[in-house]
Amino acid sequence: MAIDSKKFSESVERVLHADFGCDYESAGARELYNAVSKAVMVQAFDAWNEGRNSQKKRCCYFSAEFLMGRSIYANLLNLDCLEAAKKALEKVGHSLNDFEEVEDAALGNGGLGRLAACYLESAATMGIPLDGYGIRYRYGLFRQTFVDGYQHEEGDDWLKWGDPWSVKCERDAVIVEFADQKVKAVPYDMPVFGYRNGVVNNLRLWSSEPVQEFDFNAFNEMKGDRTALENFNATKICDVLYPNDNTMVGKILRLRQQYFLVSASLQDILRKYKAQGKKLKDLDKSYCFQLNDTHPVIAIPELLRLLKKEGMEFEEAFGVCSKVFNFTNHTIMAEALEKWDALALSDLLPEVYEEIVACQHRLESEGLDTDKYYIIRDNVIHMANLAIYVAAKVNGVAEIHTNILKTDVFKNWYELYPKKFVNVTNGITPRRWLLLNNPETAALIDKYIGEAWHTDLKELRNLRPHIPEMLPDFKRIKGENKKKLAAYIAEHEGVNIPPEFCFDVQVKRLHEYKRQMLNALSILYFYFGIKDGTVKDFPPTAFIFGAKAAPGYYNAKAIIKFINEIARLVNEDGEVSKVMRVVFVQNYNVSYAEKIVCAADVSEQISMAGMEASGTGNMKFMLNGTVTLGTLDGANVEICEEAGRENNCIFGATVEEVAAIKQFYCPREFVEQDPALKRAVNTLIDGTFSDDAGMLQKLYDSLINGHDPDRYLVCFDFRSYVEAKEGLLHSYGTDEFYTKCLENLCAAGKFSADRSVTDYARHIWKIK
Ligand code: 26Q
Repeated sequence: MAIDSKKFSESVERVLHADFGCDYESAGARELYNAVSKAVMVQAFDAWNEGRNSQKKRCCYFSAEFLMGRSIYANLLNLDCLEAAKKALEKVGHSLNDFEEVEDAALGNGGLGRLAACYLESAATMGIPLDGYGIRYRYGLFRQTFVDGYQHEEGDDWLKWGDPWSVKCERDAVIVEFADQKVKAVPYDMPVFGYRNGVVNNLRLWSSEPVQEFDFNAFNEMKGDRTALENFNATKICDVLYPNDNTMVGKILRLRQQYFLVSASLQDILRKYKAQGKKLKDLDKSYCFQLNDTHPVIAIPELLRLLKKEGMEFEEAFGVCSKVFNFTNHTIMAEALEKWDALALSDLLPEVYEEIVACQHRLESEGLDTDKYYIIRDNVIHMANLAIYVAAKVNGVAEIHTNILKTDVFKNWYELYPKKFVNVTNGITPRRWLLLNNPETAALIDKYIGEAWHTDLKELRNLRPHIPEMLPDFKRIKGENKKKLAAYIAEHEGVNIPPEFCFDVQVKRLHEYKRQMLNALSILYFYFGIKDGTVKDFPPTAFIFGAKAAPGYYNAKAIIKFINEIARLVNEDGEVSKVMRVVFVQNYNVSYAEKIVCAADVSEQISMAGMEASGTGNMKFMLNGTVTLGTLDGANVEICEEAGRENNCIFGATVEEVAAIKQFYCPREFVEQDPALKRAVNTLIDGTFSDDAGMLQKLYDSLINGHDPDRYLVCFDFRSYVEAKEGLLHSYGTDEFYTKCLENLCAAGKFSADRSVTDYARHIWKIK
């Protein structure tokens, strides 16, 4: 199956000649990157076209985000070209490592966007016809640096090295119309390769262009119509990804992006469908559309509009929509559920607005309680309600999350449509998140149970009897991964962490509900405890953080500053730094995650119970043999079910307890009763840390003072957290500890995205 390295080398050389006018000797890393990629593309072209032209029922995954990361290694792995490429490069004095400079395609914020990327890969691997539809942002998620401990943002020029994995399809361009603007939507297609099975699915990313060539003269003279300005603004739509995660920003440009994505996609799909001579009323026999959260939900009224333009009555069009659309919810947080001002939407998209109103009228005509069931209320459009009303299926992303949707967030809707609500627990692709990022551990597993687990992750259970035998090799490999990470961190962050320390890791977006603050306070607790002798024999530990804060999220940025100050305090302390280091890595992204996940000993998953819909980082760590220190939240619950609670470390209030505590909660009481907690919290205001911006004071206030202080129960869970953590860290390094790591790895089968997409295909998309 693997491609012959000589042939591969020759086809790379042909691209070097034709596209770059150079040969192996004169080529630099950039030319080689593009040539290797293009050589792969050429080889895969036929299989790719087969998928694109297929007439079988397909699912279209509509998502504002696809967090693909770097494609080159994953694609070479899946096409079984890694070895061939390695040899070809080494022969000419280069190596695959040269491509470590290639920018990630960070066209997503975090969990939701990365999930979309994992699902594309898994679907291709499972032979499920799933295509992605998204936006080709010119700039992805910002690059993060720290200046004096504060986060700074820079534009993410992800195309710096070129984009050899995309093909521009000019002939599939469509026009998208807004009330004030007409733009051309041009698709760029990216192949999605299944793992060594010859399947190639497609990711279609839309870019906006002026309808006509830009006319500078008209622009300068501001001639009659508004064409010139329209053209000028056209490209702006896809300029940049909104850097918010789990909070909604009500910006009209964001709505433009969403409509641009779905209108272009639906026009494209309907055109192709009609060209096959099929009837619009049978659309569901050929297509279904998965709406990745509310961001693409405006696809519903847009499809209604398009079907009516084709002559269909509203009721029939509604019937089609109720068969083709499905909706995934990823968050219960009120501030993340999308709502749009009715006036603003009707100004921008009058015809689409009419269809939303028609849905509202249809809902009213069903004689339901209008206090409980509405799409538009008080001139606000509730996108989630629209999705639930119309979609065939609505799903949450972990058992506990789906239950909260049913009993709380969407309780009324669940009572009306109990059969609509289903759970599909999230998953991750084991190709990127074990085979690729941790090849030595993968090879060790192969040695014991063969390779079937590559595409059937439940097979990992067969490793269990071998755990005792595997311990020494597993430890050695983990140790090597830690050395590599330590070297990388030393180079990029200027912080030295001894590889023999326990690596305790919290990497994810920065959000108060995820409680990086709880972790930070525990570090201060240990720090002061070591200093005054109340914490004895502290097990040497490196606390590693990685997270981006949304640029407008004040408290999140303050938490970054706080942790960076803690890092300085600890690392500069001659005594404490013998047993403790703290580092907040800059610009945490998919590629950084690949390096961190394989080197972690402890995985921090410490959100307030009920808040983290699922989490997927937790799964990545588990698969790489890491113990979870976490609350009973999101997929942590299922991780414990699969791996055994005794193999992880669970603490803190449960969802039920959270609800009860919130009734009478007063964080100040917890702080007053617990001197060690008080000392840690007071560092925010007692001058321990420098902070000219006054951010830490505000952080203190949000914890202790003001309205609804400590919303996420940091102070409440503090004691149970530090006790659990201290116990876990003390067991680090023992055989018992590494056995737990391996028990987790063996139990990770459920969390394969292969299982998730198969669940979707069976129960939601009805594709076999
Ligand atoms: C909405 C409107 C305007 C601007 C931005 C947004 C926006 C963007 C991104 C709202 C939310 C998001 C991202 C949400 C997200 O990533 N949720 C995570 O989804 C994961 C995959 O299901 C889960 O594992 C996480 O628990 C959940 O937090």
